[in-house]
Amino acid sequence: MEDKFFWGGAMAANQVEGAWQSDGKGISVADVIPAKPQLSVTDYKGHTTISSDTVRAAMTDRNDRLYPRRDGIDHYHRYKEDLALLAGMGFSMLRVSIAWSRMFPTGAEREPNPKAVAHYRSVFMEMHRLGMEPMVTLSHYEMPLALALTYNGFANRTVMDAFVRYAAACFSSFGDLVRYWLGFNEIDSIFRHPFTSAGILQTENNALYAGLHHQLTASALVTKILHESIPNAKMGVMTTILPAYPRTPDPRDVESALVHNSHNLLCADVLCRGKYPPLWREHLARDGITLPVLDGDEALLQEHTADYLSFSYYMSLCTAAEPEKYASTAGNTIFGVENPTLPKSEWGWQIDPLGLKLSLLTLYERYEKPLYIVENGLGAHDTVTEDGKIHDFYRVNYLEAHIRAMEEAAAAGADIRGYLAWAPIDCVSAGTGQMSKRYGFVYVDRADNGSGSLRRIPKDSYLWYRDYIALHSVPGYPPKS
Ligand code: BGP
Repeated sequence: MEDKFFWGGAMAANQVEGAWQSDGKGISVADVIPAKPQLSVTDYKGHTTISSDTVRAAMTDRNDRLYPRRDGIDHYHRYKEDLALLAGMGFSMLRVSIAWSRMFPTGAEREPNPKAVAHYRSVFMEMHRLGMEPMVTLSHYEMPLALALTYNGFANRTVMDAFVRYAAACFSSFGDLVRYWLGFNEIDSIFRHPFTSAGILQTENNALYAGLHHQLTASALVTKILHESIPNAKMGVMTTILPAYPRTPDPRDVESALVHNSHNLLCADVLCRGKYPPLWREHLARDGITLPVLDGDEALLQEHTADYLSFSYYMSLCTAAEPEKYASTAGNTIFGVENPTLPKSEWGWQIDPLGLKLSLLTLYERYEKPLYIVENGLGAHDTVTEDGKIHDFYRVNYLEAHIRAMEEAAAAGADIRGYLAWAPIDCVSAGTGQMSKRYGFVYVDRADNGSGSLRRIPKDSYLWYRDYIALHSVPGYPPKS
């Protein structure tokens, strides 16, 4: 793997493409998630579960404005304009996802949809033409709905087989254009939002544990297939880094943070070290949970670990033995005890650049694998001024502080290979379905109610990031101590 540092951004098909039923695409789990703009930022309980009734009602509901991912920002049709805008900042890498239900509308097909193959080949060729290396996520919360409804998603090993068939089709269709691959976006998120993450609606009978085992095993299997089919291609793991600090020095609070952080790194442990960690096996045994491990699964995990570790980082939180004693705050599809020493975003996410440095050092020390930050950004309300400007200095401040933290971690010895901001262009929020929770360097004229021209407007942060990349795309960046 080259030691070049990549600058760029990250986005996901289900949050930008729209065209939810175009060119043979099947309905995905993302297409039936209603927007939740009324969601309280301090309580995500109502956020991460969805009932079968809600899903079935959505399947026949033609009020597409309730389901903002169906139209997204129409990137499916406007991708050439959007890619040119992103390349205008000097991106050397762009992380995108392939919509699984475009390639395999129900997940059961034996061959991919040729229109989907043609579309994504065109996208990846355009990225190369513009000097951007693709990093491709195979599953970013957009699996075919039919697999969820028929099998309860990854709880059933049949869906693991369908995923492996889909991944192999992607490698053969795009292997000449894509070298950097990721299996599952935030593979740990099955415990936070099982339906979007793994297509699981019925969570009884340890379905989440079975689903995770199938996703982890599938990750190792597609790593094996990738290495056998595309020389020098790389498969990374992508996990959510959600670090917790103890709310007080009370050893019981310290223990709660240790348990949280150990759980947060479970998937990285399995896919970077090749086996379930001992504390997790103890937890399963104590709770009488038996994983559906088949002969060969553990050998797959052991022999086909990830080539690199990538992760999303937005915020940190606190934990306590008695959380009810303290104010709670929101986070990325999680809520925790508020940290009184840190500021918050408008959505309650606690802003902690030093937490990113600490996480990078922890991850490098633990795994000694190349690290990529593949999501970091600030969701905020943006205002377009009379003269059509967006003065998002608050976003520049957030990003600059986190890039500085990354540079400090690199100077301390962490092997960091890329920084991809989420999201380079405004898109539909994964957690709430809002357009008003904006992350982009490029503003998109679309409101939460679906109104707007879809016009793209570079923000002040576009110019800042373009200049920062130009100044820091030099050999030897980021500097070691
Ligand atoms: C991560 C997802 C991204 C993105 C990000 C921001 O968990 O991987 O898809 O959505 O969260 O979250 P939100 O869009 O809810 O602000």
